[in-house]
Amino acid sequence: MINAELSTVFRRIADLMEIRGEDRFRINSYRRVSRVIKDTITDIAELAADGRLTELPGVGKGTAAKIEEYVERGSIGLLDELSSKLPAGLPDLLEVPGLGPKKVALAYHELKVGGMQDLKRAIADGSLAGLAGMGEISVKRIAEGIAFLESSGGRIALGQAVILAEPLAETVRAMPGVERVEIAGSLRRGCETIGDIDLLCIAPDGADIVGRFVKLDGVKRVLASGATKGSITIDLDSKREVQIDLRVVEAAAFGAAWQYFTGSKQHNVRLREIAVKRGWRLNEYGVFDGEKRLAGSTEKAVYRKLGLPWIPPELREDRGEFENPAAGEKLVTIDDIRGDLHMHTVASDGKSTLDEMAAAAKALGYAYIAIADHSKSSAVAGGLSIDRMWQQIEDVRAADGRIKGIKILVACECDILADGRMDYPDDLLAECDLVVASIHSAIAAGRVSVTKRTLAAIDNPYVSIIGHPTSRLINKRASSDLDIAAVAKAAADSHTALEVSAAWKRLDLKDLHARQAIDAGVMLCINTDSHHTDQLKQMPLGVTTARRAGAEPDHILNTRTIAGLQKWLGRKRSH
Ligand code: DGT
Ligand code: CA
Ligand code: CA
Ligand code: ZN
Repeated sequence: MINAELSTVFRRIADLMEIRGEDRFRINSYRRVSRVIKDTITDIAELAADGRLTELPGVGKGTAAKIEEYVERGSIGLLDELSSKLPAGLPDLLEVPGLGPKKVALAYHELKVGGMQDLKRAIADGSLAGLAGMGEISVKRIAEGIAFLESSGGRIALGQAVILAEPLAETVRAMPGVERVEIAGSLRRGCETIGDIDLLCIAPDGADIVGRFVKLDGVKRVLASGATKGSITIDLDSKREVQIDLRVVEAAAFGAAWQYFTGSKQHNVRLREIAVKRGWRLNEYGVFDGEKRLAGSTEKAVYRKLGLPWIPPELREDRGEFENPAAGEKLVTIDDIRGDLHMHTVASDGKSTLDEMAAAAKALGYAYIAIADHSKSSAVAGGLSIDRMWQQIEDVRAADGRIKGIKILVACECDILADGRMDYPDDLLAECDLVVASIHSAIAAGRVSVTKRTLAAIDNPYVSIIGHPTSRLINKRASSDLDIAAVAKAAADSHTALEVSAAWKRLDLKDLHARQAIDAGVMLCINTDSHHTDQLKQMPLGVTTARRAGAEPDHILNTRTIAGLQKWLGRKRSH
């Protein structure tokens, strides 16, 4: 699917034209095409192959030709031409949160800022803040944006890595002589971002497998190619490459290698200390007493030899798994999940109908779902007016009567307004089976404000779940300054659940915050916040995040039966 990268290319063209001060009308039309492509569900490459590009809104013959150019060559001449007329470091500045094309243009024309170093200098010497239309607050936000970008530098989101790694592992699995392929590293541990992807395989002829691996379709660069290890990069999008390491090991050492290359480093250090205390050695080949291998073929045997149960990868961070190793046995799994309580439909900004969402949820084996479209103040997300929401309640109830085999609950994702009020009146909220309350505006307003608003929502008797509580977007926006301890306490006291959003861009609450919430006695709820039937499949990312927090089925609302769920929801409302 090339839609996301192509959308970025068109946006980039519009940005560079804006910086060069070109024609407004053309700039807007490229921006519009970028949005249309992003929102198109069908693969644009397919539409191009079928000659149907001009059916897309805003796409004429000229734009269609550019799209075809991209499909064929992986680049668009116009973008190269625009880039060549501007400093090479300039496009990077567009990635800085808080710095749009207008501000980049201003800094470029007024101060000759052409790259990151120039920008930092202009911040440090005060010249940026001195520009008309900039100001101290924008400059502070830009400085924070740079710091954020540098701290997240080069890592990719878990959800993106999973999509790349699984088919790749499958491809290696199909190579001749390969007995087994597994994912290791931070990806197996379910970390929210991934530095590189680590694969491990058992094969009799390592050099042959590595040779095939480095020649796979889509390989951009080969970083290493030997008898037991190959290292490649592939394109993630137009800007970023991802590194993938493949190691070939023998069956007798596979468990030890899988354990070693899963990490984390801190976990491995602790494990090695345990081995050393017993007078043994631990490395990627096994547990050794002198030359004698005591364990190595399975992870379980390695851990058992060291006096431990097998520890799930999500807990291998040296965050208490050695002190309480039994906790790993009870973690929630995807099979415990019985429903999904936050999803959108075409009624607001979803791409699928209620019937399609219900059918897809049924196919996943769910017993229930809740339809939670946006409320009126989320205008850009097609939020429902009060009248339309009353109608929606009737529509969802009717659908629940009509569609068999799954319970469809009436819900809404109600905005928590800037002053802490709910976006819908209580009588409307009371009519819903459950309410997800979320902050979508004034996120950067500071600790007191986001915390106060969230506490006010928790105080509302009809609010069942706080959606994506910290508003973070992985690699794009840091968590809001929410006082998790205060919110967790209020949520636990009032019988309000906190969401662990499984949406790959969010994973919010994140692992450490979810851990904190569980410790405070909070009920969590893992939801996908799907805007399309495909996104319902992101649930495992949320389950992984919850597992990293040590969550057991009892900590998760949507592991309950429908009767259990309704009972739990009823408790807050009856108080
Ligand atoms: P990443 O790729 O930055 O997201 O994180 P990891 O954990 O996947 O790290 P990576 O790819 O550098 O190495 C994979 C695993 O291999 C790591 O989790 C633990 C193991 N490992 C690598 N280098 C060392 C090391 O110097 N000491 C120890 N104890 N383990 C190592
Ligand atoms: Ca890695
Ligand atoms: Ca690696
Ligand atoms: Zn939302």
